[in-house]
Amino acid sequence: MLSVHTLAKLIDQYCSNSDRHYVYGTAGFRGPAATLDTVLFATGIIACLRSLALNGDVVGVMVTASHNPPVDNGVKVVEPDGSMMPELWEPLATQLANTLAIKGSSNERAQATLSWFEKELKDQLQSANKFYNEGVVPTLVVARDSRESGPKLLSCLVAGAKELFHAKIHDFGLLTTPQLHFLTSETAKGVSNVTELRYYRHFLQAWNHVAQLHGIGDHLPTISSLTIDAANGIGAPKVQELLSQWACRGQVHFINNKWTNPELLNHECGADFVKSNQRFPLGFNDSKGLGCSYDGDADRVVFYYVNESNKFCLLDGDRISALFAHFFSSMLKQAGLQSQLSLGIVQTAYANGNSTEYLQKTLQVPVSCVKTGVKHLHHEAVTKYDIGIYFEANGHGTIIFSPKFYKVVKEQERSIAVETLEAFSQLINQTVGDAISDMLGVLAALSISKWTPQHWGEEFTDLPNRLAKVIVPDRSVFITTDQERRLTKPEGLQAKIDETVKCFQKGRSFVRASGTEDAVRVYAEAANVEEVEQLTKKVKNLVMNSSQN
Ligand code: 16G
Ligand code: ZN
Repeated sequence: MLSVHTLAKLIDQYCSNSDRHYVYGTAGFRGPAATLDTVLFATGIIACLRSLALNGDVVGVMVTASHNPPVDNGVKVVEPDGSMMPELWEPLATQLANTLAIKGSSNERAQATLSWFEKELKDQLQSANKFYNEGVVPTLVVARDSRESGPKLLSCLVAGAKELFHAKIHDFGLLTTPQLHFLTSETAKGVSNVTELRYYRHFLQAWNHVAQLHGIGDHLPTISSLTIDAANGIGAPKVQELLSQWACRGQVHFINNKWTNPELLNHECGADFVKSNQRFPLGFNDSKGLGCSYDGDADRVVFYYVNESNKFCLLDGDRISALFAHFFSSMLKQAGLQSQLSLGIVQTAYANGNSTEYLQKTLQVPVSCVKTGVKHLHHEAVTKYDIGIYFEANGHGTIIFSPKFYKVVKEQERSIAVETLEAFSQLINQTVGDAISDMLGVLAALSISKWTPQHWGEEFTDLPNRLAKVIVPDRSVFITTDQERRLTKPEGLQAKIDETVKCFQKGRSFVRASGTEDAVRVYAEAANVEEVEQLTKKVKNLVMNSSQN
């Protein structure tokens, strides 16, 4: 299938980065853009093999580094249904990138790559060969965010996919990550000539349906204005495009929408900045309305407002879950479907303890806890509930509706509640968390529930919490269990953390190795700010000491 000569020629041309180590992690490959051309070339091959293994079905590729600084970039692969590439394929992507990147001449690198193919990729290769012989070629849809390095990196990916596999490639140009997920799944459903317009039409139609059911005209009833901070990223032109047709556009104000200045991307703005620093993004000055911040590729969103004491109040992923949980329990009750359709929330260990208590005790909704990373939350929501609401505290999340949900709802007599459930399942981008669609979902739920931002923020009070980072010589020695809530290694460390936590009122703390940075994360919460500071400090010290032993 592949000749050493052709591969060596392509390596010469497109794989200048070698002698490095790459890992396809929770969010794909990510790193300084200048080190990624080999990785992009490798990802093109993996995406083609994945497509061939799926009988030539369409596979998506998104070039983005989300909330990372402008000098970084990254890439991830998306399944035909819009979900993430299966975990089983991640080590293959890692191995291929590292094999292409060995130190040596392009000929040696090509030889090593072909030997690796023979050894590791027998099954995939067989399917590739079979399909080759039957004339089936891979199909890819690709897009990138607004980073300067995007076009060059994408060209490395496209070159490999075209020259080695004759892949059919639809390049959507600039998109948000969730747009790419959505359009991949639409293409895979067999819709012909999928364009970006399909995305806007779909979500506007869904909004219009909800709005008509509840008499929401050109003014959102419970908020005076909405400020959207798009992190100076690709979400800016996309949300502007969508909202240009939106009835309530008169209430919207955009900040940090200079996406054509790539050096401003995520700079003192965006969801990650707001959540990590617990403060407003640059340029926010709406003390009466609701603010919302996307991240650089618009797959994450958090909200905030200023309370009566002039204080910044964050409405993060936990709050979004709480709002949707409240909204859907109420709709299911109104529709008389609460015993037929299961509703559940999926969180990670980072969810604030009081949010979990609110969901379980006040709303009486079941809560699952899973490992960090969208794919884990997504999987739990898909497999466990008919309406599975999942959000990480950092604002990544969506709602998944099961096939049973659609069947049951369809069989019901028409009522406002039944139709609202149906319309909401269209308003939410179920392929992946989507800042734009989640935002519309939140605005609809607030409007229908008649909740102001204050009301939303006062449903429960967060326990004071801290997220800290410890740099250790080797983070791989930190092994967790129980959905990352407890350590099994280093030996003895968890017992010490337990002892420490006991001394603090409402104390909770856990330690896990980051999947995206060379560091260990320490999370702590406790009844008050002083205690949380002390607890964090103590656990950080325990982690540092364990690394010195
Ligand atoms: C990635 C994950 C995000 C998670 C974060 C944790 C996806 C698309 N993104 O950005 O969900 O919260 O990693 O980072 O899965 P950490 O492992 O460094 O704490
Ligand atoms: Zn993102």
